[in-house]
Amino acid sequence: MFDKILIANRGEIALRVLRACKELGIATVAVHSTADEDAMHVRLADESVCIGPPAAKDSYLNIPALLAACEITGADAVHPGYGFLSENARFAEILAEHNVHFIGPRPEHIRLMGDKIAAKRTVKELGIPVVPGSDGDVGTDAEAYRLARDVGYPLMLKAAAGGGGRGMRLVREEGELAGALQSARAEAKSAFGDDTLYLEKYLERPRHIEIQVLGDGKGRAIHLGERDCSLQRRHQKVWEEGPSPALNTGTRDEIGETVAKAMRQIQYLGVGTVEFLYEDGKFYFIEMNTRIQVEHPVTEMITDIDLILEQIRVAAGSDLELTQSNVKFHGHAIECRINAENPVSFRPSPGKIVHYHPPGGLGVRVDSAVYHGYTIPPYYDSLVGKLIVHGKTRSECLMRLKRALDEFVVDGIETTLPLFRALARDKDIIDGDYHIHWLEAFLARGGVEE
Ligand code: MV4
Repeated sequence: MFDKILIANRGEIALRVLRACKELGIATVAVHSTADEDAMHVRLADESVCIGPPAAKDSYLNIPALLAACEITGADAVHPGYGFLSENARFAEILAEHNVHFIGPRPEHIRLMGDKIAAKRTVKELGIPVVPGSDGDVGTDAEAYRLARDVGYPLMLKAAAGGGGRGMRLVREEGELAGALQSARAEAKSAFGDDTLYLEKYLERPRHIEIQVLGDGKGRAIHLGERDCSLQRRHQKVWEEGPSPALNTGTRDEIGETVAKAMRQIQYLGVGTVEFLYEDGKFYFIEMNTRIQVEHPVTEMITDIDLILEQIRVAAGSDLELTQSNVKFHGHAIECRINAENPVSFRPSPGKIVHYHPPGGLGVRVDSAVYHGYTIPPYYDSLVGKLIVHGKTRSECLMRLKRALDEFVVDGIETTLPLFRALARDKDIIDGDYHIHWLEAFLARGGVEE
């Protein structure tokens, strides 16, 4: 096992990793920018190192500064959290070159899944259902036209180096293709330095369902069920829950086993998320994330498995001791991302929290790094914290969620709490009847009052 872990992140995830380290008896090193001197992860870590000025590119993304912090403190492993360097294959390689363990997948798997065309080809060969499409780059405009006719309209153009919605174009009919190719290529080139595109049949009203996986890099791998992340705005997830209201046990076991088998075959190491669109009872792979995700607590609450602890154990070379038949699903969990934003316009609202009272009680978990009197800096994402509620059934979970939301006090800044209070009382949400475009329609019809 590792002796000392450097946590290359900030906010609630830095605290989450720190807690797992404490339970494992592993010493912790926090790193922070000059804007985060008063952050909770810095206070709670055994040691801390300032790695640069506020801008992430000069601090949390500054590889030489992170290497120096490892060297100074003698950390033998780095946990990257999510975002920042968590899916940077080169960072994982550089750490290895300096005899520091990266707590995450092997660099080749990070790189493979970062190339969306290669990822799709690989998982398809492994028996995972994918969205019908070009099976490779679209090539020249003439080749793209031929592929588009074969696939059929409407279709979606996507950047091979993209993900998370960037460099994507919906093309409803052939007349729109030339312009879409040009603008998608330009956007991909400037955002990722790579203008390779692929195309897919467009799914009109799917749900976004993702499967959590865990592997030990030696051929043992399991799935930990799914999370339904359909409630999002501009590709920012807002509410995540598990199990998905759209699935039954049979469907879950089948897609879960297909995914777990694929992970065994590639000897996947660490935690990962295999993302699908789900429409008319069918799954379509879109991407795989090779990191721990913001919404991982949903899975922790329904499986009673500490994902960060498992992630650290397998990164240290331990065999996966969990087996698929040991994984039992209990009840229902919902996570709300409480952001420092106006709940209607979503304009960021950093500043000082003058009153903070998180909810508690049975089935209520708050993962947050803020505290009474803390000032949220303007330089990073606007996550104040995550409220995760568990219940034996979805209706018990919703009941507790409403209660917890009413208890939650965050004064001095605007937050998205009013949005969640409205969602928890909406009929479609109560019925579990929603899809990836539902939230934007709800907001457009004035579903939330400030
Ligand atoms: C799609 C799609 C419909 N059809 N692909 C957006 C983010 C990226 N990860 C994939 N995305 C989509 N891909 C096909 N073939 C619709 C979306 C999409 C979406 C997906 C998941 C969650 C929210 C979304 C919001 C808009 C569009």
